[in-house]
Amino acid sequence: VSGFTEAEVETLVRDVTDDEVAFYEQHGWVKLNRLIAPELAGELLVAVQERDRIRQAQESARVDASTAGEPTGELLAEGRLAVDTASLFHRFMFSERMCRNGQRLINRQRLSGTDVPLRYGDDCLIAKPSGARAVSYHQDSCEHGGDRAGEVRFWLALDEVTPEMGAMRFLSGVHREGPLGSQSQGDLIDLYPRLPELYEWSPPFHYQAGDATIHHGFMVHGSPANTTDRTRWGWVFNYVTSDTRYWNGEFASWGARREPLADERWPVIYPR
Ligand SMILES: O=C(O)CCC(=O)C(=O)O
Repeated sequence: VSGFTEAEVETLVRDVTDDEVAFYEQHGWVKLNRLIAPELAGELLVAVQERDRIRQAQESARVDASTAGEPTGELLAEGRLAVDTASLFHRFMFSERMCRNGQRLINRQRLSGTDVPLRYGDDCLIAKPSGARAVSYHQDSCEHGGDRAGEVRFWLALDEVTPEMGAMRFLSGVHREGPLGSQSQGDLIDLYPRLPELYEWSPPFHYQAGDATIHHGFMVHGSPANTTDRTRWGWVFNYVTSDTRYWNGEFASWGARREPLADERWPVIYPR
C-alpha cells in the first residue's frame, strides 16, 4: 500500500501528552492536533480512495442526495481495514506508539493498579459524502455491547474537515453518566432532552489531515449533515481492554442487538 515501513510509521506518530490525557479524563474527549504527520494521513487517504467499492457507493449516495434536494445521502462505511496485516492501517493502528497511546488514555491503572493488555476492537472508514445525513447521538459502548468501561475511539481526519462537513460533536463530561442506552430507542438527545442543559457542547471541530479526536465509550456524540460539496474522509478505530466481555462474544460496530425483556416472562409491576 505504501512505502512506509513499520519503523517509519513509528516516527510519523506522536505520543499523547499528560495534559491531553488529563483533559480526556475530565471531558471524555480530547482533540489531538497532528497526532500523525500529514504525509502519513495522505498515504492513508490515497489507500481509502483507491477502494473501488467505496468510490462507487459514494457516487450513488451523491445521486440520491442531489435528486432528493435534501441531505439524505448515507455514510459510507467499510470496516476492519487494519486487520489486513499488509496494510498501512495495520502498521499504524498496531504500532507500539499508538497502542501505548490507547493504553494511556484508557488508564485502567487508575482503577486496577496495573494496566491491562489492549485488544483490537474495530476500525472503520467513514466517508461522509456531500449531502450525507446527520449521525444520531449515541454512546459507542452501548452499541458495541461490552460489559465495562475501557474502550477508546480515535476519529482520525485523513483530509481537512470543517465543522460544515459534519464534524462530530460531544457533550463534555457526559461520559460520567455511564451507559444511557442503545440507539434501538433512538437518538439519545431525544431520549434525554435535558442533557444539553447539563453538559456543554464541544467547540466546532476543524481538523487538518492527521488531526484526531478521541472519545470515551460513554461519550454521547453524533454529527450533523455534510452541507458542503466535499466528502469528509475519516477513519475510526478502537482499542479495548482485553478483559472486557461482550454480548454473544462479538464486537458489533454498528449496534449489537438489544431487546427489552418480554413482558410475559418479566412483567412490569409498577406503577399499577
Ligand atoms: O463519523 C461520524 O460522524 C460519526 C462517527 C461515530 O459515531 C463514531 O465514531 O462512533
